[in-house]
Amino acid sequence: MSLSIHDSGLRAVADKVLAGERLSFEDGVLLDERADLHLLGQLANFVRERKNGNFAFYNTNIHLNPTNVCVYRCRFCAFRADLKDEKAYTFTDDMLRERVLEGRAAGATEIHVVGGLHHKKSFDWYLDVVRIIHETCPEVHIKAWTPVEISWFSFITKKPLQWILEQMIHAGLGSMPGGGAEIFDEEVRRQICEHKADSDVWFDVHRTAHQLGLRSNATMLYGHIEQARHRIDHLIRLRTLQDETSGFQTFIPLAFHPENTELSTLKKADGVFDLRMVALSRLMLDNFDHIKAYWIMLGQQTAQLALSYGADDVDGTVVHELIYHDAGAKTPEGMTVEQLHRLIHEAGRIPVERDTLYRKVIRTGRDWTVGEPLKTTRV
Ligand code: V47
Ligand code: SF4
Repeated sequence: MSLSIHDSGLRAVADKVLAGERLSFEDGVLLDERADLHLLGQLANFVRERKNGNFAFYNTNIHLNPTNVCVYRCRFCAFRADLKDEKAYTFTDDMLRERVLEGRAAGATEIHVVGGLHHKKSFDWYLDVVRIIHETCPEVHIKAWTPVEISWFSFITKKPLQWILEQMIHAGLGSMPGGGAEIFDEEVRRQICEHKADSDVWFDVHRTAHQLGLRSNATMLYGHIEQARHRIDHLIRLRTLQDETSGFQTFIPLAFHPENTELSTLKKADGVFDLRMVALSRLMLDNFDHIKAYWIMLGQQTAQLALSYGADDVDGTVVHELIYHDAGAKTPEGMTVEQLHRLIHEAGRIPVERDTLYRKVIRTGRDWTVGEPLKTTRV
C-alpha cells in the first residue's frame, strides 16, 4: 500500500501497522492527535480487510431493558428514572414473555438485555428475567447484564462475582454485552459516573466471565470530557485483558448523545470524530476480531462509511432500543434484514448474518441453524 505521509512520526506508526506490529500508547496518542481522517481510514481499512476480508456482519436481534429505575445517576444517562418518576417502568413477567415471543416471531437469534439497578428488586427478580426469557424461547441467545449490574447483584446478595455469574449461566445467560465501560481513567470516570462500578471491577467481571467460558463485548463512551490519552489508555487496558483471556468478541465505540442528560451543553460528536474513533479502535485493538459500527448510534450513513474505516459489523435489526433514543438519537428504532442488506451492499461489502457467537446463520424464514464459527485472521 502506498501512503504519502510527510510527518516522520506518523510514517513510523504507519509502517508498524503495515508490518502487523503492535502499536504503543505513544503511537496511539500520536495517531489520535495528529493523523488526518484519510490516513486513519486507509490504515484501519487495511487491517480490517486483512482480518475480515470483504465481509460485513449483522445479526437479527431485539433489545429489552427490563426497568429504567436506577440507583445511580450517571451524568451521561438519559435513560434512568427515579421510582416515582412519570417515565419509570418495570416489566412484568408477562411483558418479558411477550417481548421475547415478538422477537422470536421476527426471527431474532439474540435478545440484548440491560437496564437500571432497581433498589426494590431482588437478585432473584433479575435472575428470573433471564430464566423467563430462556424458558419462553430457549433457542434465542441471551446477551445480558453489564459489570455494573453484576457487581450490584454481588453487593445486594453479598456473594462473589463468580457465584452471581454461575447463577445467571444456569438460568440461561449466553454472553455479556459491552456496556458500563464508559472511560476507564479513574478521574474521568469520577466526573461522569462517580458511584458505579469502577474500572477494576469492570475488568474483574469480564475476566471471571471469560474464565467461566462466557464471551463478551467491550465499549468506550467517547465525545464528552475525555481526551486522546484517556481513549488510548482505555483501548490498551482492553487489549491487555484480551491478551490474557481471548474472551472478547467485538469492540463497539459509542458516541456520547447529550440530549436530556446532565451534560446536555456538550456538542454531539460529528461524523468525522465517529469515523476517527472506529479507525483508532481497529488500529489499537489488534487482538479483537471485530469492530462494530453500531448504526443506531452512528446513523445509517456513517455506519456505511465506517465499514471502510475499520468496522466489519453493524450490529443488528435492534428493535426497541431506548438508551440512545432517550438521549436524542434520530435513527429509526429498528431496521429490517432487507434494509441492513441494502446498507451493507451499498457500502461495497458482503452481508453475512451471524449469531451472537459469530457463527454463520443459515436461515429459513424465522427459523435458523448455525454453521462453524466464522474465520477471522489473527494478525
Ligand atoms: O454503558 C448511555 C452508553 C451503553 C448514553 O455489546 C450512552 O453488543 C451515548 O453497551 N450517549 C449501553 N451513550 C449500550 C451498550 C451496547 C450497545 C450496542 C451493542 C452492545 C453490545 C452494547 O450505552 C452504556 C453507556 O456507555 N450510554 N447513555 C448516552 N447518552
Ligand atoms: Fe443507571 Fe446505567 Fe444510566 Fe448509569 S448508565 S444511571 S447505571 S441506567
